[in-house]
Amino acid sequence: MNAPLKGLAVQAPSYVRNAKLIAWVADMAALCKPEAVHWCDGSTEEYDRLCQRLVDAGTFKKLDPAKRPNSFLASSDPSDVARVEDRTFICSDKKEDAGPTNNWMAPAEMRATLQPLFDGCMKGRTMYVVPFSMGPLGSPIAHIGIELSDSPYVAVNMKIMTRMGKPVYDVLGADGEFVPCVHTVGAPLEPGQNDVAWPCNKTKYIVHYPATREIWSYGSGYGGNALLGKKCFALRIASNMGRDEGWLAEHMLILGVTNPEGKKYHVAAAFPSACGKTNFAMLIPPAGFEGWKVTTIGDDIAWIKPGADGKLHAINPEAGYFGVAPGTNIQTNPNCMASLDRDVIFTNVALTDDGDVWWEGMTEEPPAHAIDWQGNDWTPAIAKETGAKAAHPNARFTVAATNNPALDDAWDDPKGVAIDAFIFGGRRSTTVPLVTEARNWVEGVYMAATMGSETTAAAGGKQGVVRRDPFAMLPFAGYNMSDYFQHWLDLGKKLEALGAKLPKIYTANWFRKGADGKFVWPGYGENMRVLKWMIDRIEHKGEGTEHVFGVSPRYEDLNWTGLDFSAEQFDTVTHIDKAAWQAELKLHAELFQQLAHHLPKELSATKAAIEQRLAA
Ligand code: SAT
Ligand code: MN
Repeated sequence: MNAPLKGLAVQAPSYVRNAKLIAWVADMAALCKPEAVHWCDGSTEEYDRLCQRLVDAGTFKKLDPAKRPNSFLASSDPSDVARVEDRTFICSDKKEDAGPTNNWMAPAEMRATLQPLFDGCMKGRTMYVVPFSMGPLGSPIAHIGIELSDSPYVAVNMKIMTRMGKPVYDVLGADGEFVPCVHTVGAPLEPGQNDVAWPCNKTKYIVHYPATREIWSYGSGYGGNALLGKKCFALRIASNMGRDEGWLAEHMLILGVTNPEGKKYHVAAAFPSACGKTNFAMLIPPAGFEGWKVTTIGDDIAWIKPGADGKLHAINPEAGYFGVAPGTNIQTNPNCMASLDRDVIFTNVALTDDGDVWWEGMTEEPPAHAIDWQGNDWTPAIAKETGAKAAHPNARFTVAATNNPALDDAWDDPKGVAIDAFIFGGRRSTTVPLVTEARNWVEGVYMAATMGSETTAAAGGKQGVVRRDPFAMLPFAGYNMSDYFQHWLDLGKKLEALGAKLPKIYTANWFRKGADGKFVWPGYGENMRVLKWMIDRIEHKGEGTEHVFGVSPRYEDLNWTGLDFSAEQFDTVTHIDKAAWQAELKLHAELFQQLAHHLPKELSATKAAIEQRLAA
């Protein structure tokens, strides 16, 4: 429904009964001055209409319906291709509450900065009112948000990524709570001015006000900068809600593992970017694991609340996957490739001459010719000569979870699934063993707090430098990181006091290298062997060997059926090098120095205990 604005109050559809929402939309329309307001109902007809509008505007290209039914390709402005961490702000009242890992500005100062930017920012555009539920509609673990955006690209992506549309208003009711999210590409149109295919602004602000649970995003149309349900709400704002209300908002995939006897386990796993998170969430058990099944509940974010049974219940707040395309192929992730057969929005991949898409790593044989993500001719010869990529390295697909052939039956269960284990994975070529079990909750929190990844040259950094990424939450914790550690410790203590059996905590590292500089562990589906050991441990059946910082399997503790992997190779990926660990602990000390304000004493004590064991 389009309601033309004549400086009058915004007409809401009759099914919208929330007075606070209606008043807020009117206020925001008065500020942003759009040409029209469109209240999204989330219907398929609306989705189709908006996609057509994006095709007409040149933002979308429709792919060949025979090859990729109901799918589109968007190419962004070359300056707007990823989240902008240096433009992301946590505006808590006090700077120390944002902590040393976040950008901070005082709320009043930020509001004064944003006011003139948002004034008239939607001129000549339509403001879409996008109602969405993060999590199954009406779930006690779910929460509602309303995003106002002048980007139809955002509206259609939100339809895939969240439970978006009219039923959200039934849950919201007349006086329900919602997180207000305001988004603009920051490109108002003067009368008669032609639009561009990907409007955006050089100036960008991704702003969170934790106290009032607000999100304001200016200047970008891409991914997590613009789809505000994802990192902004589901992690930065929700981590604040979780701290205040006693639950967890985590950068974790959730998977189900069913053994041949039909017993099912649930695992939540945090990995920094470029560690194969989507592959792990869609893992296919290898030879030797007949009868085992791995199913996906979520691929990126988990909301986890303690239930009346003392267990931690997790939902995937999202309804779709916004995944990295490059590197994805039929060998490494067949479930993901099958998910992409139809109904996909691709962003910044290449267009083939037959109206399909391609990206680096999709097929061994590249196409003879394609149009690259910036609209230029691309051939393997051009790539060889200039290094030009067909797809941007951060090119993405947006696809509904229901497209995933490995989707878990309980993925939409409002109760969530009870978590049996947490996995924290880093990317380390040395030092950190394939897998280690924490002996208790505090030790597990320590592992998660100190996890790290070696920077790759591709990320623009120096090769081999370890970047600490506590809980894989470095860019996503919406408050002081040390307070966040404390929240994890407090929650564990609280559940233990209730007599609950806490999930086990593991740290994993698939990326140890041999003397030849090559990865030793085969990874992908073979990670099932490690997963099975974890489940054995949960069942008190698995053996292991205790070392300075936890328990790891011995060679004979893993099932090797179907894989040729020698005891020597296993030693390369598991052995503990004392000198390397002494150096590692120095790096932990540096991290703790940086996070000294409110750093939990338990973590310093755990570090001291590891140091003592190393010295012994
Ligand atoms: O762009 S998103 O924030 O959605 C994905 C990512 O960068 O991790
Ligand atoms: Mn992520």
